[in-house]
Amino acid sequence: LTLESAELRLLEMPLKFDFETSFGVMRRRYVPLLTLRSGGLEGYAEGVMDFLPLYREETVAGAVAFVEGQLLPRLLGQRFATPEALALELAPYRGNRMARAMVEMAFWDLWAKALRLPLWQVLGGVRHKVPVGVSLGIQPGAEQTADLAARHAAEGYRRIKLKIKPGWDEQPVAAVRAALPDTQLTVDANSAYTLADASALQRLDGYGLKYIEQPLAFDDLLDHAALQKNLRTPLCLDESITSARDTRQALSIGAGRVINLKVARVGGHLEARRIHDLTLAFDASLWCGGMVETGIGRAHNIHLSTLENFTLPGDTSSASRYWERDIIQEPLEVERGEMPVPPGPGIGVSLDPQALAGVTRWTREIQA
Ligand code: OSB
Ligand code: MG
Repeated sequence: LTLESAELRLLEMPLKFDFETSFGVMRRRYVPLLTLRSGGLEGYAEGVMDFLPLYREETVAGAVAFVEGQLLPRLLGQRFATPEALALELAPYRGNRMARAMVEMAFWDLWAKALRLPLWQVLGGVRHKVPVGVSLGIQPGAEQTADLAARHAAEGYRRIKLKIKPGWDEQPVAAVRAALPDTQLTVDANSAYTLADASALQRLDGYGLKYIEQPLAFDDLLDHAALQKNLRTPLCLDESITSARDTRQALSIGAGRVINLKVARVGGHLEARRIHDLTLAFDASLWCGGMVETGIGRAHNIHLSTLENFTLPGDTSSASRYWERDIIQEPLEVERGEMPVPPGPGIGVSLDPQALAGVTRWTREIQA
């Protein structure tokens, strides 16, 4: 199909509650939303980079400049038969995977719609519901954490993940474990620890955690491998995984035994599928992460989660958790701990023009 035109919007989406992690407090998301058009069809994807480079290096400003100033002018007017053909055009650029993923993922949506197939079938998925867990931000106290965890477990979430940081780790874990002895429980440090803090992480070994997510630096594999040797609990890598090569090297050296795969962090669905296949080859566990996406990004994540090895619950919690009003028309709500995959062609969700109007800061049309 020929890429005819594009629309780039910047959304400002206020969260229903402050979401605190080891790297800061999120109160709103600034979301670059891309529409690609071809033959009367539209494909959608969003950028998951933060406004500031606090999670990884990419920023909203950098992504908008790169996508609007370079990628779209170069790609519009060209004909691409497959996502692989488009990927060749994106391959020369270094890094900037979240920005590249915007274009790649919007193309997959468009392509699946042109094939009149749901994205999950085009990707090769094997289920039409995916298991879901929930990520809970840092709370003011251990008791609040345990209450919040218990409420979400009662809603059906199949795994509770607690954000932790140095000085706030064993306390919330102990409180939640006491309240929920049998629930699948994990923690996510978002790179806040160093090897010098190994003893604090070793203290978590007694709580039956399914894994400890990204304790060490965002760009590190070697220290994670050293830490894993001294921990019983499996390590899970999030920030450190940007490509299939990272994944191969991480699993080869034992930097972790679990992968949190975020399709938009690794450059799109093609690279995500390669990573999925590597986890099968290495017999590693896999789950689908989240970046507090709108329904557009969430729908992409849900379709990807239908691939065979996504057996652990993912961070694809209900849209109504974060948003008073999402920007899509279809509900994305968890039922008994599972998210139904939106049926219909492509990602299976459509924009709600009224909701969109309320959160759009600017809109730019880009022509071939
Ligand atoms: O580390 O997994 C993370 C949200 C924003 C940035 C980083 C992370 C998160 C989450 C996922 O924990 C939350 C979600 O999308 O529901
Ligand atoms: Mg994480």
